[in-house]
Formats: sequence, C-alpha cells, structure tokens
Amino acid sequence: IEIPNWYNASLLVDRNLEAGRANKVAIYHGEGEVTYGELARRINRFGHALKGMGVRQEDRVLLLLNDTPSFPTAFFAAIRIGAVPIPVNTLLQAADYRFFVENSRARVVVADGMFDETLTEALAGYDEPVEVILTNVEDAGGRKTLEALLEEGEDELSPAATHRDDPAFWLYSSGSTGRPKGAVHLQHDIIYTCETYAKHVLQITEEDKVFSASKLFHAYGLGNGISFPYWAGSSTVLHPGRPTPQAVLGTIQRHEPTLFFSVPTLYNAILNWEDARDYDLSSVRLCASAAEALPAGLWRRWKEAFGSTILDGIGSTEMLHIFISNTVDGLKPGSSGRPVPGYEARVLNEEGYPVEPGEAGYLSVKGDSAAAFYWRSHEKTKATMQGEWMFAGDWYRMDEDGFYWYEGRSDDMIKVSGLWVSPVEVESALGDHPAVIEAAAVGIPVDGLTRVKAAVILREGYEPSNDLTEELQTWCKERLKRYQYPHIVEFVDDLPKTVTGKIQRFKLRRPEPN
Ligand code: 3SK
Repeated sequence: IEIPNWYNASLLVDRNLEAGRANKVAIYHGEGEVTYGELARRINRFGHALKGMGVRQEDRVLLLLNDTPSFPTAFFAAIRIGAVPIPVNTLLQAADYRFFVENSRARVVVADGMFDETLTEALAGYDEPVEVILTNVEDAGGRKTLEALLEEGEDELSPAATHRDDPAFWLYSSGSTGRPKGAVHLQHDIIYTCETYAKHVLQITEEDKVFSASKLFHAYGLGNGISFPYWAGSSTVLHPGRPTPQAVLGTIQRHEPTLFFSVPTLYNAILNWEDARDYDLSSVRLCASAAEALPAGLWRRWKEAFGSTILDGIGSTEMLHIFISNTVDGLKPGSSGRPVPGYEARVLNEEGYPVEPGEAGYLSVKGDSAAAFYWRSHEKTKATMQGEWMFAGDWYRMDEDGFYWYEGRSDDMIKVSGLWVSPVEVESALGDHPAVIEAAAVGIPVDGLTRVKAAVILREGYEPSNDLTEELQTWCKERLKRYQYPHIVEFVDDLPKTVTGKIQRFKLRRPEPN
C-alpha cells in the first residue's frame, strides 16, 4: 500500500473533489444533506477558525460530538491544520471528560450543545485555558459556535505539511481495568484500513450508501461512517440519537443503505423486537458486525428474518478497525473469519510461541494501521505493542481452515479443575436454548474452587425456577464438555455492557457494592 511520505489524512475528502464528486451527497442526516463540495468547504473554514484561535500543529482538540455533519467537519479540520482531534464517548460523566482534558492537555473542546452543562462541570476549577466551541445549539450562552465560525473564513485551506508518521488523532481505549489510554494514531492509519478491510472485505464502491448504528466516536463507527465511504466516494447516513431497534430500522427503511454496520447486541435486540419484520431491509446488500463475537444462531436468525449476510469480524481501537473477518466467499457462522489481506495474525502460548491449529492462546496481530503508542502509558505500551505485533487481549483458536474462533478476553477465560472454559462457548450453548435471550458466563470462587456462573436473561413467557436451572445445566452438559456447564445460574433482567455492546464480565465477577 503506497502512502506518500508527506501525507495528511484529511486528503481523504479531497479525493472526492478530484474525482468529480463535489456535487455528490456525502452525508444524509435527518432532513438534510451535505455534498462532498460543501463538506470540504466546511472543513477548510473550520480549519481557518481553529488556526485563528491559536490552535497549532500537534495541539489536541477534544471532540464530544454526536453523529451529525459537525463530527467530520471538526475531525478533519483539526487534522488538516496538523492538530490532533480526540473523539470521545458521548455517554460518560463530567469526571471522565475532566480526565480526558487533563490527560490530553486539549486546548479546545468541540461539543454538541446538549453537553454544555456537563462540560462546565468538568472544567470547573481547571487552571489551563480551554476554549469550548458548541454545535447544534440554539442558545450558546456566550460560547463560540461551530455554525457561526463557518460563516467566516475562506473556502480553501492547504493541508499542513504532515508526515505519514505524524500523529493524526487519538482514540481512548477503555480496558476492563484502570483509566482509558489514549491510542495515538498516525496520518497513514485511516487509509490503511480503507485499502484493506473496506476494499477486500466490504468491496465498497461509490454506488454504496452506508449506515453505521455504532457511533463515530468509536473506532468501529469512525471507519464505517467516515473513513470507508469518503475513501470510496459513497454516501453515508448519520443518525444522532440512540440506536434503538425502532430508530435503526426506521433509518434503514427511509434512507435505503446498501451497507449496514452494527454489533451483536443490537442485531439481537432487533430480532427480538416484535415489529421488526414489518420493516423493509431489502436495500442492504451486506451487514457487518464487530465488538463481540456473533453467535452462529444469531447469524442464522438474521439471515432467515431479513435475507442479508452478516460478516462478523474482530478489530480493536489500537488496530483502528477490523483485522480478521469473514468475507462473502469465506464464511463460517460463529467464527471471526480469517485475517484481512494486509494483516497477519498468530495464536501464542504463555511463552510467546505459536500454538498448533485447534489450540487456544493469546491473539497477536500485525498490520500498518496499528497505533504508535499509548499516551503517557509506557508500561502498557510495552506490554501490548511488541515490535510489529500487537496483543489484542483476546483468547482465540485457529481451525484447520485458518478461521479464527473467539474464546473470550484473555482475562475472561475460566480455569475449572485445571481445564480452560471459554465463556463464549457456554454463552453460545445457553443462547441456543428457547428460553434464553442472552447469557454471560464468568468464573467465581466457591469454597476456594472456581465455578462457572451464568447470568441469564429469559425470554417472555419463561419464569425463573429450579427446574429451569436444571434444564439449562443439562442442556449445556449435552452440548459442551461436562466440566463447562454452569454450576450456578442466575436469572437477571440486564447484562452490564460497554457502549458497543461488549459484555463487561468483570462486573459479573465482582458484584456492585451495596
Ligand atoms: O471491537 C471491535 O471488534 C472493533 C472493531 C473495529 C474497530 C474497533 C473495535 C474495538
């Protein structure tokens, strides 16, 4: 993949102007549309505004933004002037935003108006000057607004002379423990994900229209909703609200995307929503899934209900996007697929040597979209990023055909009587039982021994009972190795999850204090 030495990631938008797509719609949002020409002008104008406010190359700009055209505007404007945007999760608390501002030393925060109060609380008593720019707001209460800044400035702005290996943006990666860590991504990382996953797996073209239910602030959503469509010259649909089944299906029916991106939790919620089958999803030629392994049963139910194929894959914030994936021509439901062209993967044992096919171990991956390092986290950088190889933190096994099968997070694996139990296999077996909507399995200590506990959400019409517990245990014993069945079954209304739908098993191991 040829990327020039002097390269700025905002050129992803310019390539559409060069290809004669200035009048093509880049973004559909609510009732509105933004063409590639307009998007380029917005980016350039906001770039001038940031420069006018004293933002310089490598200054950090925090983005607390919903999925609206303001997101790509601010993201690429900052990159264009050589500054470093940091999109952050919009579902957090004031203390989290205070941490991001202090940790990154951001000089400017661009935020949707609805976050103004939270930001004011976050910045209270902070000694450093931070300029807050609001967007999508009626009354900015004296703050600058992105919309007003777009009224000024010039339409043209040459990209800063950044090197392909200069920092372009950060994404905070929140592990299961400790504070989030800023993964520093370089100018060449985005285009690498386009030339690999988007080209070879999605086979995206300018004919496509993309809709990602996963938000732009997350690496998965950023690639789906910005990088890939802008690279191919397709259009993208942005929906700023919560991705409920109703909102997502309504958006699909209205905008008729050809590519749909989501996560297993939402695919499952859609299938469980009684009105889902009233919607027409026939425009979708392909669906993608990530963040959590997609159980084979869910893959089949989706295919039966809507006729479309889901390509499950695994990616990470550190690798920026998906590096192992199923493809249209190479698919095993329940697996994560095979390495995407441009990436290599290995499964290693405790000593760091590759294991035999069929054996489980630590997943390690190599590819040129890898973050350079974690900001201010040297020890974690050394442990995760070892030369060209990155430890994904996942436990995987590769089969004889080169397909990778998720066995759980390395720290979620359960050792029972000296034998490894994958929580994913237990959950998948439980999920195939007609009474179960969803399950999560963890290891807990009982009288000094590790036991498998399953938290189970029941389908409507089923009630918790000892008989049902025994039935589920027998069901698992018949389908799994005997020692893998859940010794304890707890019926719950909800499972703790991250914003992308990953089950937070550590919270089930460690119940919330009363
Ligand atoms: O969790 C994933 O599978 C993922 C996929 C793409 C980009 C980022 C992430 C974390």
